[in-house]
Amino acid sequence: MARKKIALIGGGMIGGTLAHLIGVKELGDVVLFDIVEGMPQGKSLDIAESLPVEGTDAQLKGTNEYVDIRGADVVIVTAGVPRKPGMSRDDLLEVNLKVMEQVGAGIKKYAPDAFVICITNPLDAMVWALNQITGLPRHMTVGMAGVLDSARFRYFLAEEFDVSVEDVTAFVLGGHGDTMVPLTRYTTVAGIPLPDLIKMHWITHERLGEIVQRTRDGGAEIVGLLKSGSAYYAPAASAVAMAESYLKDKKRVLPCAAYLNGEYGVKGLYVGVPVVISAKGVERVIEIDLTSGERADFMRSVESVQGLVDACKRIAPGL
Ligand code: TXD
Repeated sequence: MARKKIALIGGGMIGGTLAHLIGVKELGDVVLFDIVEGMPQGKSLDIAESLPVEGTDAQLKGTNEYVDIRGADVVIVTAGVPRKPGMSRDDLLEVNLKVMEQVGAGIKKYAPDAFVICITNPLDAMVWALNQITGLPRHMTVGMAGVLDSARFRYFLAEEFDVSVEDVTAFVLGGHGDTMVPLTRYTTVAGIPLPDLIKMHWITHERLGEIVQRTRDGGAEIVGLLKSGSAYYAPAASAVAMAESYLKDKKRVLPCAAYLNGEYGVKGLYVGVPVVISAKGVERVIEIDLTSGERADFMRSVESVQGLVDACKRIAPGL
């Protein structure tokens, strides 16, 4: 069986990290696309030269031509501009929407059968716009945000409890970042839900609230530290987990920005919900019962996504 082909649209900080992770994990051959001449070619060659040391086999090709993504099994989109300190993700909407129009045309023409993972911010709007532009099946386009937000939440909790990150599971819903809705009752240490851990005096409500807020602000915290650019190692690792579940038909249950067609009372938007990712793409959306408070938080998140999508429609009426 031929090796899988993974096209990375955007060869910047996340794109380059994606290419490296895919090569080291031997997930498939990589085509790294960017509009900057030479940069994707240089990064691809450098990573290829690292693989004899790693002992893994993957072909890597850097390119500035969309034709080279032809027939890709997976396309991961990071093309666009990242935040600078003081900017919100929403400030990127207009400039990155124009980028999605170009990227979507390239995917539609050369990789219409691919599983498309969008990373570009503001994520919940860009994944919607990208799917509108490509016209690909909605279950074959998904946004990466929840895996990153839950990884941040899991890391902070593992540090707090001094336990392995392996045994902390987190459950997050809703939009990326500020409007993220963490479900603490489904967040556990080895299956022990957080409410029980509070009763066991592992953590107080107040401290948990601080950790939830730090998770919501996770992106801004790193932007503030880096001064130029935003997080890229954890976002890349998160997208690779989603791609791997598709490529290996792992049926992982992951929080992703998925198209809702009535689930959770939402229709026509991409929102962060738990889904099963298999070789069929988003095989199914998992719909849980929400408490009234959780539903209120979730609907606030949906409203902010709707606002971003409305802004996209005002900028590009054809969407
Ligand atoms: O969880 C999440 N979804 C977020 C997403 C986590 C972190 C970062 N998030 C967003 O990903 C971030 O706000 C940006 O919108 C994207 C990419 O972040 P990255 O840090 O990789 O940005 P870079 O290093 O600037 O890389 C972007 C590349 C850069 O090399 C540009 O030359 C290229 O995109 N670019 C384009 N490629 C193709 N086509 C066009 N038009 C284009 N414009 C820029």
